[in-house]
Amino acid sequence: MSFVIWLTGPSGAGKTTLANALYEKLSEMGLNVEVLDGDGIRSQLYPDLGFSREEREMHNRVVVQMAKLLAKNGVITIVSVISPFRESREYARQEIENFMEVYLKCPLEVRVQRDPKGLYSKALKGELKGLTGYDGAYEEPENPELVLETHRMSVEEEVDAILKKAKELGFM
Ligand code: GGZ
Repeated sequence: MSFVIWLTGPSGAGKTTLANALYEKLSEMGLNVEVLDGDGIRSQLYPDLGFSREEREMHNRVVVQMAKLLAKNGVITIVSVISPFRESREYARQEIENFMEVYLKCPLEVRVQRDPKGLYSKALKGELKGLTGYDGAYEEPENPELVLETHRMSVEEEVDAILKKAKELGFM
């Protein structure tokens, strides 16, 4: 039995960057690790899926079950999905035995500046509706295992904080 690191936060908060850095670090340590990326799973499994509440909840449930299976089979699983709804994240917590919710918190101004995919620029121009954390809902976690303010920390510091917490929780 391994564990799941569930990275949640709006677009541009730094989930993908942190997931990749964590993957590198854990692989270098000789551990068996995988990343489940929301965008990647969408494009491979259901490229036409939209962003309604129902669609996001269904997609997040799929990710929960994939992560559960991987962790059960000894793989440290890093999940990188916006997962904007508490209900979906609570479902993950109930389903997955060794679960750690990490909230990547970052102010809108910084996310707008980073804008790696130009999504905020489109949303600001009114060309994209329902962007999470802009005009789309993001329900902040109430009791995550960890909150990382990604505009105040380096990626290395974030990785270290997660490993420290995983040790505290007895996962490593
Ligand atoms: C949020 C959107 C949207 C809207 C397209 N809202 O930051 P990204 O670009 O690379 O990752 C996002 C991806 C969907 O991510 P998830 O599967 O993690 O989302 S969820 O858990 O809410 O289902 C983003 C892009 O798609 N994208 N339109 N309206 N993100």
